[in-house]
Amino acid sequence: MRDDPRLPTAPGFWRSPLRGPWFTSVLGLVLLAGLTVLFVTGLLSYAAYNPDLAPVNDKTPDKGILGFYLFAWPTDPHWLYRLNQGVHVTLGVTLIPVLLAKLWSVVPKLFALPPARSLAHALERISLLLLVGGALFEFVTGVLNVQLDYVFPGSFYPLHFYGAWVFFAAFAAHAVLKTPAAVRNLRALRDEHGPRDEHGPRDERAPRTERDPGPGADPLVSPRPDAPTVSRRGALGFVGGGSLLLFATTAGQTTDGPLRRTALLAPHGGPDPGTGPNGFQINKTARYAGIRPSETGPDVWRLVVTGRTGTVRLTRDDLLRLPPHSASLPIACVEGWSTSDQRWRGVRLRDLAALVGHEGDPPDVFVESLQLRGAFRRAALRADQVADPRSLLALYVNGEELSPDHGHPARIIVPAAPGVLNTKWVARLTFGDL
Ligand SMILES: Nc1nc2c(c(=O)[nH]1)N[C@H]1C(S)=C(S)[C@@H](COP(=O)(O)O)O[C@H]1N2
Ligand SMILES: [Mo]
Repeated sequence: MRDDPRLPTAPGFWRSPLRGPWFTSVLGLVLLAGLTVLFVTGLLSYAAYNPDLAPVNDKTPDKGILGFYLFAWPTDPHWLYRLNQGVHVTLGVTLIPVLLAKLWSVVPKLFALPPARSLAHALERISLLLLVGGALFEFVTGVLNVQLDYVFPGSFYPLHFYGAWVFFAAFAAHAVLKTPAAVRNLRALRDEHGPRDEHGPRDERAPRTERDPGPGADPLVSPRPDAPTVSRRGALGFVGGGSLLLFATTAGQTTDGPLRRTALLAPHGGPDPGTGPNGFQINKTARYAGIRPSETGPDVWRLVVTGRTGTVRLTRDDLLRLPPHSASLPIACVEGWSTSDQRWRGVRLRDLAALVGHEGDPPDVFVESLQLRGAFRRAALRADQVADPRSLLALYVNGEELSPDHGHPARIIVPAAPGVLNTKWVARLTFGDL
């Protein structure tokens, strides 16, 4: 049965002449670099959420030692999260064709019999299942989070975070085992083409097309290949073209202005921000967040600030009497989209801390919005974020009052922080004692 070529368990079932160590190795080395960058930027993005600062920021309270690397996310350079998340999401989308091509190139191995020749072989196959399953899981959850209002069962953050660790453990083992062979495969190819250096023109008899060892020499090479319809290089070009197309229709989301309109694949729907000073990307609208105009008018809205010396309640006019400050900062969402720097004006967070007894050395702050439901209605900011002179409770943007959708009457804006920490429709600030 094993050798019945009608069954996928038989090597002869797989007939594409493209499969072989060369094709698999090229794709594997691209993924080795690309997935490593994805893993690192993903972990950094997680750290930027300040998950260890306060329970409200922590979507993965059971992370245990997986949080070993967490650190105080810096406020410089102010575009740090914008860059990190732009790379994470854009690269992730761009690598989709490479991942799919790589899985296609090794699919005969999935069916190979016997399931295990030895304990070591059994362990290798289990690690491959974790690798393939983990990679697909991470790409699917990531794309869903970017494209849709997340439809996956369970919260995105813990799934994507734990999935990343499962995947990366298998990926690291796989890379250690396979990279030497991949490099050897590519070297062998180069040598086969003959030297291209000062030893003169290369041997004209050397084959001009890439070649893999003959049938039987490698389990990926089909023992009875079909006639080729495309060269391996052509196939790689096709994969690369797909990646380029995805890149070109995604990368624009990290800009605003006309380039943003090239981002056909991202960001998801989103309300049209219109034009003018408030005309930049909106995540959740005031209506979606359930913010009623009756709560935000000058006669009703109060900012409640609590700290060492007690609580003060400030009207918008009170805030306008505090020293005004400006900062040019972007909004950068975990979903990968970001704006260019917007000119925010308002009151420094550290000045507000000083009002309630924290002069000079402000502590962490817990921020709550008027919004009653929703995961992002509150967030904690770290002391260094509060202390940064560019961290504002903003009342204006680009010379105009904040629009309802951008957080009127007041929102947080902090340099280098993920969008999720830039709470809109702020109602309460509690300094210290998180
Ligand atoms: N109250 C509240 N603030 C919030 C959110 C929210 O859902 N509720 N979303 C956050 C997220 S995830 C982002 S990316 C930014 C987006 O800000 P913008 O809509 O002004 O661009 O707002 C943040 N502030
Ligand atoms: Mo966001």
